[in-house]
Amino acid sequence: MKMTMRWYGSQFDTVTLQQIKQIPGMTGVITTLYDIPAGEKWPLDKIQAIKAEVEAAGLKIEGIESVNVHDDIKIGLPSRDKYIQNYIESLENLGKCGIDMVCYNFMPVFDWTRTDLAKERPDGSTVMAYDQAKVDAIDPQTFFDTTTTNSNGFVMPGWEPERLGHVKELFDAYKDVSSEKLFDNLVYFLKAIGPVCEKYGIKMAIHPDDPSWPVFGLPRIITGKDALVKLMKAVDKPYNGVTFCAGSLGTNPKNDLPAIIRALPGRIYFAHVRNLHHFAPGLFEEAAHLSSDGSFDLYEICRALDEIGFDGPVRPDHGRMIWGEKAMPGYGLYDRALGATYINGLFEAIEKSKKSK
Ligand code: DNO
Repeated sequence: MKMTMRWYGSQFDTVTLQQIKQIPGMTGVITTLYDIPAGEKWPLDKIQAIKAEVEAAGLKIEGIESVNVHDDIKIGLPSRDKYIQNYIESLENLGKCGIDMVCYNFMPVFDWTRTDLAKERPDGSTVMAYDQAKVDAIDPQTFFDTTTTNSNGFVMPGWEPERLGHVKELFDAYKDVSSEKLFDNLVYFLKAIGPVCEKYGIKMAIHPDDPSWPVFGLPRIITGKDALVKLMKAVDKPYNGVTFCAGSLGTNPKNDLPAIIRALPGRIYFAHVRNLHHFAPGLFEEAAHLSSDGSFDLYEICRALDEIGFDGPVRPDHGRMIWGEKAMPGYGLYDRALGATYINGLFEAIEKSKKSK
């Protein structure tokens, strides 16, 4: 595995490449062109510029998170072909720069969803949290407005004001999109981008839905083992793969995380390794990475990744806000750096215990 950090680019991130480089074991970043709206082409010169910047800092771009998919593709509107063509050209430009892993999601309207962006824990740290009862009591527009107001002045990934300024219109556009239709639209998209992925050896890694159930009545289809296996079979090509995200799949306590990993040998191209603490179904908060701080066994997750021969990028995920840091919720430096160090330790122990057997 390769240890990486998500980095939004020097214009948008509070964390610098130098700080990332100083974290032990860190070899790369997962980045994006954060200011390019979903559906628009990624210009070659911008990709080349960010690549040069990352490499000058002694790091490598191990992948993109995300090249976002335009809603018209998810809805299946006639205009989707134009946006798919743009997507293909973006992949072409990434391929020309030797970037070969792209994380994306297929969640309607909202990306990941949390009801609290800074819930205080007894030790004074803050974490993001989710309470289904709060979602049930609020309308999508108010939800978007509160999320935006509470995000410390940052635009969170998947929460772009230009797009979500039209929440009502977006919801209307999705009104006839059932889970089946959404799945078919995903397959249509994947088949259309197949040739460019194959030409450049690009691995598409779908990010699971977070949380892993319908939110505000919108369908969510990438929710667990069966859904992921079904998608791998629907487009049974190496370019069609998965981002294993412990925190997203783990929102459903019934999802057995190591079993999901073992069901996808050879198809996991990227891993988000983190922890959550469950209080009750639909009620959880994000925890520190350490197994004992949350509900998941991070050792077993890393062991399953090792067992299937996973050799792609791993990144620590949403960190707590600690030591007075002010950053985009989930994406500060300190707790993610602690997470990376801990995950490195787990992998070292797994490696060595295999050798000693
Ligand atoms: C949240 C992230 C997601 C993820 C997208 C992938 O912190 O894990 O926003 O990047 O769903 O497209």
